[in-house]
Amino acid sequence: DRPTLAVVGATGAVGTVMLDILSTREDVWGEIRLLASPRSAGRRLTVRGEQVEVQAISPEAFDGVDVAMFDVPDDVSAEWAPVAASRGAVAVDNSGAFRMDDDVPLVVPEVNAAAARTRPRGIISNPNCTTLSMIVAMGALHRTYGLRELVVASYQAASGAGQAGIDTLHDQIAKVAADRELGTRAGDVRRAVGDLGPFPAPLALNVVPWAGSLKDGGWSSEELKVRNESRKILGLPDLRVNATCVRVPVVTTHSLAVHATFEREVSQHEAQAVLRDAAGVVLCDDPAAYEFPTPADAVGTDPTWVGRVRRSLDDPHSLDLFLCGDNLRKGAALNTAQIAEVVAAELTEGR
Ligand code: 2RA
Repeated sequence: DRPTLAVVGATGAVGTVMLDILSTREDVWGEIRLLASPRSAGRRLTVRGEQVEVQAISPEAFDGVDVAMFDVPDDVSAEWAPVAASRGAVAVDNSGAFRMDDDVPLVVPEVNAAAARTRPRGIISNPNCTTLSMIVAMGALHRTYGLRELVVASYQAASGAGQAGIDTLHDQIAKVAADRELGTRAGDVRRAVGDLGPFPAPLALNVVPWAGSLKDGGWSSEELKVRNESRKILGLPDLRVNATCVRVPVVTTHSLAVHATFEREVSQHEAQAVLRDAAGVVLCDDPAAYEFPTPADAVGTDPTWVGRVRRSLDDPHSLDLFLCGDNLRKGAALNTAQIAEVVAAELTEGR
């Protein structure tokens, strides 16, 4: 008797990738029910090669559901994940609504799978895509060396801002593509692209040092998420973390430049070996052959790709590296699916 899965928010950018992932991973599910706002109800989507009609979300729609995945805005999750849990489902939520709640585990199966078993509210949170893009690799290095501090800069893709982000980037690229004079005078790109979509500045021919909303001290919400979520997942409440989050004109796949400081001294070759052996990580690190990860090469794949691994020239306890992870796959849908599979295995065990 295989568990029943509900996917809430199947029609968004992450939801679309989720249906693809559910169609290609080893299938552990019985029924898969697709739920969305009444506006999307009645649409037919393909999952596991079959057309499934999207149903309007309601309390009754969760009856008989064992695991409910949520890929919806924070306020929708805040309202409906507890409803799913009250109907007996385990809610696996990809929004920011519950991530930092003490009684909600924040899970990355390669790093802290056991945390998924303790879920007093019946809710498990999936981390933010920027944290997820680096945390599998950092978890592996932490197990070997003991992490003390992270200084990171992100290079975040447009799809982190959803379908509107993707559409805006393509529209802007189309507007700037033909004019080879653009990018030579202050403001010319801004005038050429017109609509900024969900971004606070032009993204085509530009980089934008901003993601999320403004918090105290000039930090962005995205930068605080990297800090707070890394601490929670790694179980290091005092980890020192400084992040600068930057949007770049990439469709999908977040990258990060990481400077990490550890309790133990590090060596370049040993760190490379740790990363090569880590589940969910691919080491791609041969600069002599220009082999390093780039978003254009990593997109559509599951692992975190790590390269440019170097020991700091000034501190034998520190490593510098560059990594890429598909923000819609491991950064969102894949990790949610992996958590759901951990729960499914536990439920099947108990039956
Ligand atoms: C972003 N991390 O890339 C966000 C999406 N959750 O904008």
